[in-house]
Amino acid sequence: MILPALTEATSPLFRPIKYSLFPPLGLATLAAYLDPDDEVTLTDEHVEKLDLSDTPDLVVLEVYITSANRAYKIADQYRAKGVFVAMGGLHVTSLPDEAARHADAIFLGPGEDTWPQFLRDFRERRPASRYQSTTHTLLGSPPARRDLIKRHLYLVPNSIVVSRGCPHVCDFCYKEAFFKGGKSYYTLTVDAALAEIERLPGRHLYFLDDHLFANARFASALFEGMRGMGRLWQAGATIDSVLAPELLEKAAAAGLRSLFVGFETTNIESLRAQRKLQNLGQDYGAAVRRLHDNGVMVNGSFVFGMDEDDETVFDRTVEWAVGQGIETATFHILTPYPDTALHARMKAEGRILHDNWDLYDTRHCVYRPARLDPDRLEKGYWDAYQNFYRWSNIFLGARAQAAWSSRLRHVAYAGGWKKFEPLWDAIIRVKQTARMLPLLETILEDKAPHRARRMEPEAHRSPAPAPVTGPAELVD
Ligand code: B12
Ligand code: SF4
Repeated sequence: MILPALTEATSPLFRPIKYSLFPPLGLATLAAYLDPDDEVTLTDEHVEKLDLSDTPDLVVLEVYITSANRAYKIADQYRAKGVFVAMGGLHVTSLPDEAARHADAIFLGPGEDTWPQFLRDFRERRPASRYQSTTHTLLGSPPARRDLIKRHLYLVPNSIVVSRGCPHVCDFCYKEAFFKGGKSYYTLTVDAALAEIERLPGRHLYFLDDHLFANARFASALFEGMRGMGRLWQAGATIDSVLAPELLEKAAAAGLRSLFVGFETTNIESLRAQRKLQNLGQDYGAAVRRLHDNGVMVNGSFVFGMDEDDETVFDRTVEWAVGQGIETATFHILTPYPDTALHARMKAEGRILHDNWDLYDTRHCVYRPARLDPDRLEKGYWDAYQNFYRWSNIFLGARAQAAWSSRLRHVAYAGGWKKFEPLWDAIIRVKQTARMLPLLETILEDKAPHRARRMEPEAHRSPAPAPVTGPAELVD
C-alpha cells in the first residue's frame, strides 16, 4: 500500500515539516480489512523512499490531487510488470475516467464498503474495474492497522478521525464531490471513538475530522468521555460551533489546546458567493477571544483570490489576524478542485487556466481571478506568509494574550513552525522527527489558569448564542 508524494515532499534540497506530520491513516484504515495472514507493507513516500522493484499480488494507491501524476507513474510502472493496481481516494473520486487509465480497479468515495467487497472479488479472481461507495458508515469498522505505521517518522503519529465529512456545502470544498452517492457527514459511535483514543499511546492527539464539533450531541459526549484521560489534543471546527454555548468549554476541559478554524475571508459577499453560509453574521473576533479565554490556540485558515478580493486583501487579512492574536495562519490560493461547484462555475465562465494537477496545491493560481492578476495573487499569498510570520508580528500577536504564559506559548508555537524550517529539515533527514513530540506537548500545554478549564459554572454562560449547525474543515 502506497501513499505517493508530491514532488516537493521528496525534494533532496528541503523537506517542509508539514509532510512529516501525519501517517497515512486512510491506508492503515483499509489495511484493517485484510486477512491476518495477508502479507502487507505500508509505504508513505513523504517520509521514506519507494522501492518499486518488487512484484506483489496487489498494489494499492491513495491519490490526492497534488500527487495524482506521481501516483499514475507508479501505477504504470507496476502494471507494466503485470501487477494488479487498485486506486482510490479523493482525486480518483473526482476524476474516475482519468484514474481508470492507470489502474485495474478504481474506488470512488470512502472505502469501508467497497474495499471488503473488492477483497472478496479479488480472492475469487473476478475483481470489477470500478467500485462506487454507496453505504457511508463507520459503524462496525475495524480499528486502523496502526502497527503498520512507522511512528518514529512522524511528529504527530496519533492522528485520528472519529467522523467523516461535514454537514456544510461550501462551493470550494472537496466533500460534496467525495461523498456523493451517500451520506456526506457521519460519525463513529461515542464508545468506539473513545476506544480508539484509548488505543493510542502517549498524550498528544490530532483529530483530522473536517469539523469535530459538527454534531453537538456526539461531540459533547465525546469530550465528556475524554475528560480525565490526560490527553492534549488539536482539532478543527467552524466559527459558529466555537461560539455555541458549552461545547468549547467541554473540549478545553478534555484537553483541546489548538483549533483549526476556517475564517476563509472577512468579506461577506465572498462568503455568500462560496456558500460558506455558516460564517455569515458571525463575530470572528469574539470566536478568537473565546478560544483564547479557554486556553485554545487558533490556527486560522484564509483563502485568497475570491471574486471580491483585490490587491488590498493580503495586508488587510494579515493585519486582522495579527491584531486578533491568532497564533498560526494557513493561507491558501483559492483552488477549483475538479467536480466541485466552484470548478463547475469557473469552467462555465472559461476561467480555468490549466489542469496540471501538480500545481493545484493552493499555492499556485490555476484560474483567472476577477480583480487580480494570477502573478499578483501568488505574490500576495507569499507576502502574506512572510508578513504574518515576521518576528515583529509574532510578538505583536502574542500581546493580544492576557497571560504571560499564553504569550510565551504563542511565540514558541508560531516561531517553532515557521522560523525553524531548516532545523525541521535536518531533524527529518536524520529520522528523529518523533523525538520532537514532547517539545510540542510542552508548548501546547499552557499553564495559565483559564476560566473554562476549571469548568466553573460561569464558564457555561458563554457569549454568542450561535446555533450549532454543522461541521467542517482541517489541517494544512
Ligand atoms: C491529513 C491531511 C493532510 C496531511 C497528510 C496526508 C496523509 N498523510 O494522508 C498533510 C498535512 C501532509 C496534507 C497536505 C496537503 N493536503 Co491535505 N489533508 C489532510 C486531511 C485533513 C485528512 C486526510 C485523512 O487522513 N483523512 C482520514 C482518512 C481515514 O481518510 P482518507 O485518507 O480520505 O481515506 C479514505 C478514502 O479516501 C478511501 N481511499 C483512499 N485511498 C484509497 C484507495 C483504495 C484502493 C480504496 C478502496 C479506498 C481509498 O478510503 C479511505 C477510508 O475511508 C484532508 C481532509 C479530509 N477530510 O480528507 C486534507 C486534504 C486531503 N488535503 C488537501 C490538500 C489540498 C493538501 C495540500 C495540497 C495542501 C497544501 N496547500 O499544501 C497538501 C499536499 C498533499 C499531498 N501530499 O499531495 C485536500 C485535497 C483535495 C483533493 N481533491 O485532493 C484536502 C481534502 C483538504 C481540503 N479540504 O481541501 N494533508
Ligand atoms: S465547512 Fe469546511 S469541511 Fe464543511 S463544506 Fe465547508 S469547507 Fe468543507
